[in-house]
Amino acid sequence: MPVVATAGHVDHGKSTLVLALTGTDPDRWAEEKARGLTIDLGFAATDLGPDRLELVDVPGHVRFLPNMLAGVGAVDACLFVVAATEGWKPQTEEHLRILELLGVDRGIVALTKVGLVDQDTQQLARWEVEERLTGSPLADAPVVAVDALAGIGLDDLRAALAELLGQLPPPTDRGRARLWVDRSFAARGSGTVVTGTLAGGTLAVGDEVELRPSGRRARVRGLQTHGAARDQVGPGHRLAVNLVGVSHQDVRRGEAVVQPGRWAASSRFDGSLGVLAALDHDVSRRGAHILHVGTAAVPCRLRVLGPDRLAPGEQGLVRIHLPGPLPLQPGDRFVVREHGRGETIGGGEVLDVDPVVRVSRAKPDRSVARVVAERGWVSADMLERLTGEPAVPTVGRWVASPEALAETIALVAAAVEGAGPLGLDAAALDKKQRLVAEAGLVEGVALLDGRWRLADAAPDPLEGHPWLAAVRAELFSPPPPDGVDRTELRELARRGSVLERDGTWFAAEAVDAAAVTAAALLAEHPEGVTLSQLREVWGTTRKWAVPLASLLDASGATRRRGDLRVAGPRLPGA
Ligand SMILES: Nc1nc2c(ncn2[C@@H]2O[C@H](COP(=O)(O)OP(=O)(O)OP(=O)(O)O)[C@@H](O)[C@H]2O)c(=O)[nH]1
Ligand SMILES: [Mg+2]
Repeated sequence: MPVVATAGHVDHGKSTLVLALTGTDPDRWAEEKARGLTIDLGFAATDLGPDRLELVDVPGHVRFLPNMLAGVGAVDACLFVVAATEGWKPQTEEHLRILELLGVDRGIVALTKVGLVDQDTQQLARWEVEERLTGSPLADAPVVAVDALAGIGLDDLRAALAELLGQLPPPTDRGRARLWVDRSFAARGSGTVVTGTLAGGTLAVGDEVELRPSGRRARVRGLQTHGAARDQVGPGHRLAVNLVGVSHQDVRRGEAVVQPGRWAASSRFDGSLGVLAALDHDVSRRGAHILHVGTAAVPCRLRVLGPDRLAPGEQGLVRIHLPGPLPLQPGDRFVVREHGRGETIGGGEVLDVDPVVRVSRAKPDRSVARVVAERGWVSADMLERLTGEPAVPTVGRWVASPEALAETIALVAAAVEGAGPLGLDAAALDKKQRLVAEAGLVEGVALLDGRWRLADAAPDPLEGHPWLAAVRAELFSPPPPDGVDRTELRELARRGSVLERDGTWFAAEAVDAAAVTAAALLAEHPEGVTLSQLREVWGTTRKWAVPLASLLDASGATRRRGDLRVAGPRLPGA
């Protein structure tokens, strides 16, 4: 259901044409009717052949240009109106430039009020319009002569509009809904209702939604298109959304309804900026700039990237700082106006919704690879929020640039190689290093007993370590680890192969065996045994018996009671 906005100078007959086409007077307000002037946006719809045409009627008066901008921020095409009585006027020009900046490049031109002029005047007006449109996106748009009051040309206009609708591409569905609010009001009995054009995804009754930039949450209680209730609505429709959880005063025009967690929450973006050729000054950071995007109009700070200013007619890159996070995506079109002078400066396309590179080095474009390269590593979810495109993770849930991935792989390979024959404790790797290692991306390394080792290294050098063999051979009078490599010793202890007490090292088997003999002795002397009794059954000297008994206490096999040792909770067979 394509949405078409009117455009054109004040009083040129836009609203009258909308009424003639749809039967609905888009001027809703008493003040508008009294002054014969459109102030705010008006909405109307009609069936045209197989399609339904949604019209947004905008004001032509320069004072209400912000409303006009909100009206054309999310439309597929325009109905561009020029009165044959007056011809090309300032807002005819400005509206054309705005449509061009916003990428609205399809439309129909209506030459209105032709009933009020003679044939020659009408022909002159047509020539003027055609000349002015030359080189603009509407250069090839059909020009239809109409008079809404005299009923001239309306069928031709309908036919031209029907053809236009048939040519429009279907709306894109990115699985990520966004609706820029153009109206918000309290409907009797159902609370807050907002209207707007849904783009990029589907909204369904019951959905949790987020409002941007306020961050408020709400739930969709009802959806309506053309006054009919719907359970869910896909992209490309104008709709009314009944929200619970927010007051209508909290949801102004310019707020967007989006799916929570799916949009970047940055308050600055990089974009292209084309400066209007007709501007009589350069564009720099100076000036009170207003950004118009979607239905939003927000004060912004602007920095030109590269040079510090752009001349009229020039195309450049800018970084724009916003007062709050708007849900933007690359490809969104925007217009910049200067508040003080009340003039349109130019506009462009959003290129990077969350720039991370310094102003002096930023080179924004729409490439996803650039977004990844500037970050090195980015989660697939985040990348989707940044680009609006589905992202395929490289490792785990991450997307890595080829450079960042290669660097991480090289770091892991070097660390494992440098770790020596014992390998590298897996816990020494950081999260990303662990991910690439575990994903098998580091060639030639293997995980063994919690350590990364070169896969083609000799078998574990600690198996069959001579000192280990020696302490196992002399369980109760083991030799000290003289000359044993400190790293090897630490690793043997970490694995639990050996235990140390007061500087004396034992094989793990020694403590087990000592506990078994202690258990047998305690079965005969349940009242407790002395250290010398233990020393005797172990067949060793005090030098080893003291630390060994202490290890038994620590293990819970025995417990000290004065000079005696009694059964502990972990005594074998107890
Ligand atoms: N004779 C004749 N009068 C027209 C025609 N279209 C509009 N008018 C008159 O022109 C005046 C302005 O028309 P509107 O439709 O309000 O103009 P507009 O473009 O909507 O004006 P704004 O919304 O304020 O920019 C009204 O008095 C209309 O009756 C037409 O085709 N023929
Ligand atoms: Mg009007």
